[in-house]
Amino acid sequence: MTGRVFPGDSEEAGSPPATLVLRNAHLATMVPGGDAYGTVRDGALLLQDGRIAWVGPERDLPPAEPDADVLDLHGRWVTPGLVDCHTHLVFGGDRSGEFELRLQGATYEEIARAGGGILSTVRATRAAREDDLLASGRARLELLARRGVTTVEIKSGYGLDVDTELRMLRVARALGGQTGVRVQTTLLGAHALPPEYEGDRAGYVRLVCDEMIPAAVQAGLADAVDAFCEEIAFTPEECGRVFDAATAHGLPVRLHADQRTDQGGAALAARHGARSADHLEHAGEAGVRAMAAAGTIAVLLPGAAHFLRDDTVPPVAAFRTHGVPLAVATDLNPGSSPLLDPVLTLSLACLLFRLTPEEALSGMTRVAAQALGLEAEIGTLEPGKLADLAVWDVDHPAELAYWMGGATCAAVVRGGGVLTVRE
Ligand code: DI6
Ligand code: FE
Repeated sequence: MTGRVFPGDSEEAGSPPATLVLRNAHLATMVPGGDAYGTVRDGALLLQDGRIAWVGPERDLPPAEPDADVLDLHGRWVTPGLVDCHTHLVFGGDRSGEFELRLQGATYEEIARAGGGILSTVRATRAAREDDLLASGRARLELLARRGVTTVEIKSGYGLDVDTELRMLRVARALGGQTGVRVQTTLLGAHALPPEYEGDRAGYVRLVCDEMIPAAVQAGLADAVDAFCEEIAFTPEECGRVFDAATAHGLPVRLHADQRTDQGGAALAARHGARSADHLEHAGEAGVRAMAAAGTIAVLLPGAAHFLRDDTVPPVAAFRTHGVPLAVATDLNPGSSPLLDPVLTLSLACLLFRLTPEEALSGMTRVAAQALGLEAEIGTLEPGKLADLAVWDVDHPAELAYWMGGATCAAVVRGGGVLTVRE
């Protein structure tokens, strides 16, 4: 690459230039209405003060100020920065031992019922120092960032007491400051029943509603609230109570819905006006219709289906028929989706769930931004949006999903600053 380049890949590497021109590029703007990718061939972008000021064919590029930085992308493709809208990337320990047990035939549910599963990560997370959670979370987030992710959602849910849940959310927020990746936090207190509440489910749900949610709101640590609606987790009725408390505090809600069994989770999420219902392998037609009517987005998580060796496919055709927008995310977590590669995730979304490469990419850009309520700021290459973008060494954007985790990210731009560039 030629032109001025900002060395290194940390936030300290250089403050973003006031004006940056990216030229000699093809753009997958992901703006709907044009062709599948919102393509602009032989395009250019003008970035000003951290936002996109102009996008279009290079021949129409308005003259920039003489001191503007210019980056020649040599015909590479530019997409919006990837948005990983569903992760659990802050946690202690790992679950490789359970992976081995499952390969010998134990099921995810058997391990959970025997006190392993989520609860084993809860023990490791409660025992971890805040600094250690920060260091391990940072290592994982940097892997995502190098692969084009500029915004990530991070859930709590491995603390299951007020202090540890808040610690997880604090770590998630701090990771944003340390890495420069935009972080949205989600309180997932209703992830599993902690051992100290065994036999008192109602008591734990009260703790989530009456103490955890208010404490997270008070500390400004939660952007949304999530719950796990499943036989091995919480009933629709219990999740409904958590949602009512979240809504009363003005927080948007999302749901882990119908992942392993049909619990009516999709319809429950829709009834509560959830931003998204996530997983949905076992969702039925009625749930899909309810989501369409409520404007609830479907977040598909092929890494979890793959890692749990579940070949049940979410009702993708019905989502398309009823116009439910499809987002795609890693679900990065230690138990069901230790998936550290957003680009491989695009591939899995196509191969396992039969999305088109364009649906997979819009699912990790435009639609993912919608699932986070950030569609006015990120998710497409349009004037006015934040200058978050990724530059790829490919000849066509379908290659992002085609190479199984192999498409190379040549540069990431966040808020107008170029963070990683290869020559
Ligand atoms: N569904 C998932 O796939 C993750 N959480 C959830 O509710 C798994 C969490 C884990 O197994 O640690
Ligand atoms: Fe999840």
